[in-house]
Amino acid sequence: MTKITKFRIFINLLGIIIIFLLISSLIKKDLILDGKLIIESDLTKKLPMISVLFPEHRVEKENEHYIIQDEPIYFNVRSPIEFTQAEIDVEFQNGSQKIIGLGVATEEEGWNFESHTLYNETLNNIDWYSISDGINTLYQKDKKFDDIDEFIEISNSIEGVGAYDFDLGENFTIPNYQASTEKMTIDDCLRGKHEFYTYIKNEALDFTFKIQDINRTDGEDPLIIFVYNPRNKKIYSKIISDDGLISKIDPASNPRYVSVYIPNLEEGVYRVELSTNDDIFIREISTQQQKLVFIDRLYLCDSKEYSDGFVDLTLEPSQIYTNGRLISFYTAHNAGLQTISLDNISINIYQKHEWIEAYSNPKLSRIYIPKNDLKISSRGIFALEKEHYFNPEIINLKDYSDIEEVNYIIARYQKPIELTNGWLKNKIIFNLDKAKIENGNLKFMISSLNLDSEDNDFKINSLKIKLTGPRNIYSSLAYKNFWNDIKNKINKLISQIK
Ligand SMILES: [Ca+2]
Ligand SMILES: [Ca+2]
Repeated sequence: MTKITKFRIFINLLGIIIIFLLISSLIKKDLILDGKLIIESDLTKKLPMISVLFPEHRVEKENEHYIIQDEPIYFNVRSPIEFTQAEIDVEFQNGSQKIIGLGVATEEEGWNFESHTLYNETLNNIDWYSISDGINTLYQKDKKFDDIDEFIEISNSIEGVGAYDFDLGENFTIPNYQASTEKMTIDDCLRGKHEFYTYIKNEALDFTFKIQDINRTDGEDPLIIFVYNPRNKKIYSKIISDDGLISKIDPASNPRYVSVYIPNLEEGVYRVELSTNDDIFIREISTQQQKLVFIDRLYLCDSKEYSDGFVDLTLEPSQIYTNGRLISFYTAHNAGLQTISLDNISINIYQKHEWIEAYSNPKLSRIYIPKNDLKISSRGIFALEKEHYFNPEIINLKDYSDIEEVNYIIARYQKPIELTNGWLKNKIIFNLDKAKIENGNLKFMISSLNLDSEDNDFKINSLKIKLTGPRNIYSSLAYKNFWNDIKNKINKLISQIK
């Protein structure tokens, strides 16, 4: 072997070793030999494993942190292999945001994130007794449980159980409910589309609607009735055609009676949708059911505004109950201008064609409406009689308007830890089974629906991500993959050198 050949081999080997070291250091960065990967960023400089907060125009960098000016914002985290769990620690500051969420992009179609709560003002301020298991918190109006599991086991047999971002794995039930043999009649006049919940146990769903068509707008006025079961599956639909009068100068029609009778139903909450336009007036609801609450919207019409069409309106004031917090009122006619009262606070409906807003207390509110002809809208439910009231939505709490009727709240939430200088820290643990890995990245989203660009009081200081539980890969396999990978790369290099 000549000196030159020896030298060439030496140089080649040296090259291989350098490349080997280079590659292995690169690979090591991506390789999780002990089954976990921890990525920390104080967001002051770019790091290979985590992106900055984006899009750039929604954030502003100030000193060592970011001010969030618009939402949602995102960050990407490198996930070189698939993990089963991500723990995300966020250090943030919040002035006026009520709810801040953190989500991870999932494999589901479209723009889809599994989101949990980083900050919730109402939950932070509940002064109930609370216990936490590190992920979930149980709030109790009266302390009864020391253990969350113990509570979950019997949660379906106790009254007033509310859930927030927590699947109790069951449908809403009213403990001790018994069917009645008596019919009840609602004779409030309701205009247009309405939707309501009712409760069924050992009884048929049995409704008769008295409807009338005022024929004030051109075109047909059909009514379609849908019924959904406790699992939100449509189990019934019925189309009631227009009265045959389709011109806006046609007179109002005579009453028609429409019946819906569905026997042999499982126990639970049923949702009934009356889909129609404002020419259709529901003059009366007669039912075997005892519980009936309208969802999000009521349009009351016992008003002289409609006396030209219907001579038998009672024209009596209405009294309704709602758990909605932000309630909006609207009238389209002079007859609807009036002063109503919400829990004894007067609200002047002083203008037509304008939504007038009011806030109620976090309890069941009573609204007194002297003249009707009013659209009432809120995220919540409305009862026309107190006895009709029940709230099946407590198993999916959103805004706690109903804390009064809730005795327990089980929430996938923990109160943030207070650090110095107003900084807060909270942790969210995600199960990554459905998380999407795109180009080797997990994508996270931070959202705060009521963020106003003027606020400037929502700031993020740092992020810490801990990915654990490598999926389908054990550490021995990881090592094997690691060495195989290097071996292949070296062989490739050697063949190139040759
Ligand atoms: Ca019409
Ligand atoms: Ca008609």
